[in-house]
Amino acid sequence: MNLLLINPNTSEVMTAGIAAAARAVAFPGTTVHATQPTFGPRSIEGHYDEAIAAAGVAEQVRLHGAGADAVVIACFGDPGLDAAREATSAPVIGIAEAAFHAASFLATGFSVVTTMTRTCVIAEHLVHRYGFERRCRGIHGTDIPVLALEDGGAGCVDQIEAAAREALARDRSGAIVLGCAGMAALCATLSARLGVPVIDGVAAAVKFAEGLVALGLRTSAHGDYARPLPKVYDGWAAPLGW
Ligand code: 2AL
Repeated sequence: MNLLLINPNTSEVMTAGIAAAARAVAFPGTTVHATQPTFGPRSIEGHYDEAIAAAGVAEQVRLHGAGADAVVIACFGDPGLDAAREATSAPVIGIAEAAFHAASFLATGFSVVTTMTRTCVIAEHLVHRYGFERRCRGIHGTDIPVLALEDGGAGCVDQIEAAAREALARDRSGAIVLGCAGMAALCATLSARLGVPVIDGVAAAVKFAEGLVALGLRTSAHGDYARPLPKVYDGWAAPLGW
């Protein structure tokens, strides 16, 4: 199957890291096409970044979605997720959404350890939107900038481990969700150090995508995920109109 893996920020270095994490867990028959928007923020660390990045995700789905059997949106805010589901009938999975589901299979409660504290509210909104209020026991910022994880984040692993240990104790959680796609390469190390399930949303999303494709399931076009209505888009967004 062809998997379109969209890094919603414009860091090509981070796209390569995310692609490596995806390929490490993908079945041999899965081809991962990793991409990032042609415009937008280099890292996504707030609402404004996310608004622009969502348009970038829409751009990439318009450009590359046709040949994809599934799409993964690899930023923990899941920017543009609903828009992407309108734009293609292939299953589209956000990494936050995938990680919350995976964690809930493994523990009664989980904690999220993320990057900048200001992004915690974005994760909190997603917890509510996806209905995981009864499973997510805490969301913890480390104030690690996303681009400090661009190279895989080995220099940040101790700080993330410390935050995760505190979260497990304070929240009475059984699992840790990594709150940034840039943390993917640290997942195995953190799992070994912490001794609890540590979920990287990139890997979880790839496996859920493969599962849905194997089941022959596609996004519903009935109701609000129907194709966008045809209309003129003005200005720089003109090519994105339906
Ligand atoms: C992210 C992420 O996964 N990629 C990015 O640029 N920002 N989210 C986050 N909470 O740091």
